Amino acid sequence: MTASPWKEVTNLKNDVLIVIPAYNEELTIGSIVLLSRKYGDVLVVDDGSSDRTSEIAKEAGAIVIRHERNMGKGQALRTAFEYALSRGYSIVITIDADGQHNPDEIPLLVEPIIKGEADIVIGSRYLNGSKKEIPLYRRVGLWVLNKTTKVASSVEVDSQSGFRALNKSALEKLDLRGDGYSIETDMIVKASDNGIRLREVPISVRYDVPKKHKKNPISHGLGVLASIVGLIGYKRPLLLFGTLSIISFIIAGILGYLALEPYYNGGRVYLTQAIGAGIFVIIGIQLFIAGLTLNVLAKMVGE
Ligand SMILES: Nc1nc2c(ncn2[C@@H]2O[C@H](COP(=O)(O)OP(=O)(O)O)[C@@H](O)[C@H]2O)c(=O)[nH]1
Ligand SMILES: [Mg+2]
Repeated sequence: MTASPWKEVTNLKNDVLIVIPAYNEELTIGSIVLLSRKYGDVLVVDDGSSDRTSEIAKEAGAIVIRHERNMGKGQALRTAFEYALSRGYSIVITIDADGQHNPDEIPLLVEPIIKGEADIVIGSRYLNGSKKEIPLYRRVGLWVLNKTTKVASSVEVDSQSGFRALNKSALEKLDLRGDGYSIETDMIVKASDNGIRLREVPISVRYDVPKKHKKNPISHGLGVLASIVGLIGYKRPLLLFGTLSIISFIIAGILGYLALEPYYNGGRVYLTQAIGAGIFVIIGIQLFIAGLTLNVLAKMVGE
């Protein structure tokens, strides 16, 4: 087992709820529940699985809440957080059901909360070199998501990690209702908006598990990216629209060059390219104005 302060805090065991969102995880859910029970009560939110996830989780000693149909990981965690608040738990852990995370690292996540140093602790794959285990194409995608999350929240963390610990005050302050595509990112952005203290600790991640990813990486990654860009548009409109506007002007410049270059070489102006350049100039101006306007609105809303 990893070095941990668990001995000092085992009296806290009744106060800790370990939440496992699960969708068709019958191969691994049993062992994750069993290993997690050492550290607190275990709640599995079975999200309309068609396999024996619920049955095995119950046999292994978990509390099981089942959604009759699949509602997504975000909704599953919201259900779990409501449960935790209604039962008065003071610490909630979220951990994946597929075996990629090691429940014996739960104490590492709890430690900064117990010490009063953080309200949310994120298990990071980047702090101890376990990122080398991440396949290259995923690393690229994660890099983009981490950087865009940073623009939206001003904090740079392992933004898509599902292994986290939250204290009661974070649960109460986070308003995750009706939120978008990635609960992982939403949590970070909301935390930075609400003065919730974030901290990262290194964790290990396994890639030799039977079903490590349920979602298509490209469509899921793009979905998360779109929702982060939406957040940036809302929170930092001038940045988003300004960037898009600059891109439009660059395209206009290139088209303008293509239109005029033949003319300077003794030929005629290429009309199609010239019209294209004009259109992109107009788009660029519109985007810039939109950015300025939304920026003022965002400031007014923020005040
Ligand atoms: N409740 C619920 N859990 C889900 C859903 N999709 C994935 N999960 C769980 O969320 C965790 C992470 O999902 P996974 O596909 O492994 O994500 P990845 O490892 O980040 O690619 C696992 O425990 C899954 O069982 C869903 O639609 N509903
Ligand atoms: Mg996984």
